[in-house]
Amino acid sequence: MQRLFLRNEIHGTVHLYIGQEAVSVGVCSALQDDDWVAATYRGHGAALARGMRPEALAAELMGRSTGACGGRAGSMNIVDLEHGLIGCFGIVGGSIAAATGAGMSAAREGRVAVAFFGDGAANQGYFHECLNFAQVMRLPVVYVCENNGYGEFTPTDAVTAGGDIAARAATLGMPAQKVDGNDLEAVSTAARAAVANARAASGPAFIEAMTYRHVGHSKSDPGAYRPEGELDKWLERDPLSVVRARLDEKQAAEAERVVEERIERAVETALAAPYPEAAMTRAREYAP
Ligand SMILES: Cc1ncc(C[n+]2csc(CCOP(=O)(O)OP(=O)(O)O)c2C)c(N)n1
Ligand SMILES: [Mg+2]
Repeated sequence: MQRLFLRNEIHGTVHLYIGQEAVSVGVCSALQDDDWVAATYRGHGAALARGMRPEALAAELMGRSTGACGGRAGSMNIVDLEHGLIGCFGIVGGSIAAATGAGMSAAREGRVAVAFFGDGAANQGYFHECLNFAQVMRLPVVYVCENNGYGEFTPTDAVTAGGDIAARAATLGMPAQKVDGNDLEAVSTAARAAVANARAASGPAFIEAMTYRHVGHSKSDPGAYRPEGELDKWLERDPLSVVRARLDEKQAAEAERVVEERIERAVETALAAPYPEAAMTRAREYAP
């Protein structure tokens, strides 16, 4: 997607998820098909982890009519109800509010709602209001903070009083775990416990996954504000390498081959798909 963006195939902007993959995959592995998920503008990982076809995701990012939302949502606002993705949100903290609302119906239906959001969102009003409400109402919501160390170009520590986001949730009385977000197994173990807690109707749970985005915030941000050596340190703990090291070589090579082919095919199909009918044509149809 980064290469396609640089080739001008993705219009507007794109916020890459490279480096954070283990968080959404680990959490979604603990969910059932009918659970709800709300994610951020960096929600491509969550979409795939929920089971969206790579073709539908690639086409949506490129604004093509075969995309998950007919090419009209683009990368920041993807919705896929068939896979329980109630939305990706461009508003920081929006996913927290949406998942909390979904939690109100989920409670009656035996479902669980999950909110993915960043460390920056933990300083939004939504965060405090929704977590308090969910705990008081005992809603089955799992809050997953993807702490990647930065909100845009600002280090999390510089803007986060107390410095410990999971501790904020613990203060409200919900189970809160801080996990290695680059370790798929650690995330999925934490997620299973959190989801089980929520599904048993005993209320919300919180996970703070410590991770890192390998590239800049969005578009062409080269991440020049990061201290020297920081990226290298995190690259050594790339979530894909951590998983790969636990597989045997044959298994790993086969998995890589399958994934690469699948992505290649998805991109080719998306590039061949038409753009949606122009918005203006549509507007004229409805004009009196
Ligand atoms: C309510 C709101 N305020 C500000 C912005 C501008 N903005 C977009 S992304 C971002 C940083 C959010 O950082 P974080 O929550 O840590 O998520 P990350 O991008 O690191 O995944 C900001 C401030 C916005 N989109 N919405
Ligand atoms: Mg962040």
